[in-house]
Amino acid sequence: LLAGPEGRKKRVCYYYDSEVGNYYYGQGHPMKPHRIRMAHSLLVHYGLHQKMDVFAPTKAKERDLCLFHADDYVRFLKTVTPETQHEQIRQLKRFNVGEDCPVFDGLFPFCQTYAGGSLGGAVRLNQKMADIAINWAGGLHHAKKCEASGFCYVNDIVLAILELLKFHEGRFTSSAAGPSLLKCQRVLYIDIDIHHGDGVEEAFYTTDRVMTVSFHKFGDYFPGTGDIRDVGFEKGKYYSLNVPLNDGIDDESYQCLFKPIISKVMEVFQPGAVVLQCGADSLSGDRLGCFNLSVKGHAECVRFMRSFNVPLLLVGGGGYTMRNVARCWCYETGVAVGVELEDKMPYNEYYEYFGPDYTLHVAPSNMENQNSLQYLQTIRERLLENLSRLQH
Ligand code: TV1
Ligand code: CA
Ligand code: ZN
Repeated sequence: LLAGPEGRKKRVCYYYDSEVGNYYYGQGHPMKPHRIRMAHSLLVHYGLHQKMDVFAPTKAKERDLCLFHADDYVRFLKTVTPETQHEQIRQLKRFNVGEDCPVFDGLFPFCQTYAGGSLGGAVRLNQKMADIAINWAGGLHHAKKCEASGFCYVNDIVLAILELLKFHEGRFTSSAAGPSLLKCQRVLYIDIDIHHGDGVEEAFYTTDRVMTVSFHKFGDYFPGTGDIRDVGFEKGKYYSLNVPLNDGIDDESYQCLFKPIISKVMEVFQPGAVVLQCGADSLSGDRLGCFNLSVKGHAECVRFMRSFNVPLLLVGGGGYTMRNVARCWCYETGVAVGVELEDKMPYNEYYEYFGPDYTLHVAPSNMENQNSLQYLQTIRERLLENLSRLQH
């Protein structure tokens, strides 16, 4: 089979737990695991499950979670309940569990499930049993070693990257002694959620084995980190990249940063695997977001990463207008398996959510793009300059 611009056919594995949609953060909370079930239903009705290996994730064990998180924090997540939390006010404060990250029924199995999906995907990529692994329930990028943050309790991305680093082999090179396997063991992390990927950046801020790149709204916006001047520290200097953006960014402006920056990253860093966090709160019309991306514009990042033919882990993340999250992750699953889905939606369990148009795609809005051409050019040059310091 000839590889076209879309690359070769890919073996895709997909992790979905039929219970995940039942977890509930509480009344009024914008994070709704139900959107994962909506995305799943939609992609099944498009027939995409027949083009992938579908797995129910194995729940991550307490000791798996402790490969990144502190033992006492994991123990707390495991034991706290909505009924008993009032007896542990000090612990709640200490671990930042409360309003953004409430205690809810099934909190620990929820964490085990979403972390289990990302870990399972990483293992499968390591085993060379898949080219692309998908876990839409994962991508909870704010969780820290000892605390919850921004709707995230355990950091499935950090855990998956640690798993990829355990085995991942880099490129083959030839030497005078003949071909030899160089263990480069580098993982690239890219984050297109509208929020800064602070938990993942922090975990790998001082290493040159993981490069993190986050595109995010910056300026009076959660979590407040992700300044363009934050580039990593010590051995990790220039291995963190931050792309601060303003309201209203559209597909064209986004891609005129994403493509040149990521092309350069791929060239100089040459990762053995890529993890792409596909937070859908960067879509137009998101309840918490303020960008103006279409589903196609968002998915262009997936299409582009797929074209490098490097093992790829796709995870979810934010996304607070449920119907658009389901549209986006369904369409991106189609991109992963290499089929273009028709715009007219098939009937599905959640059909009424997608009215009145019942289409996969939604038009971006007419909001103002507050990222001027001058601004985009300036940050692109600064970021490419930082990357040129990596070349030896
Ligand atoms: C309960 C009920 C919690 C209603 C939280 C929006 C709510 C928010 C709620 C909310 C909300 C945030 C902050 C302020 C920190 C706080 C999954 C002291 C209508 C990856 C996380 C955003 C984004 C956290 C997560 C943010 C992700 N925004 N209603 N909370 N401070 N928290 O600003 O990156 O998408 O909003
Ligand atoms: Ca981001
Ligand atoms: Zn977000």
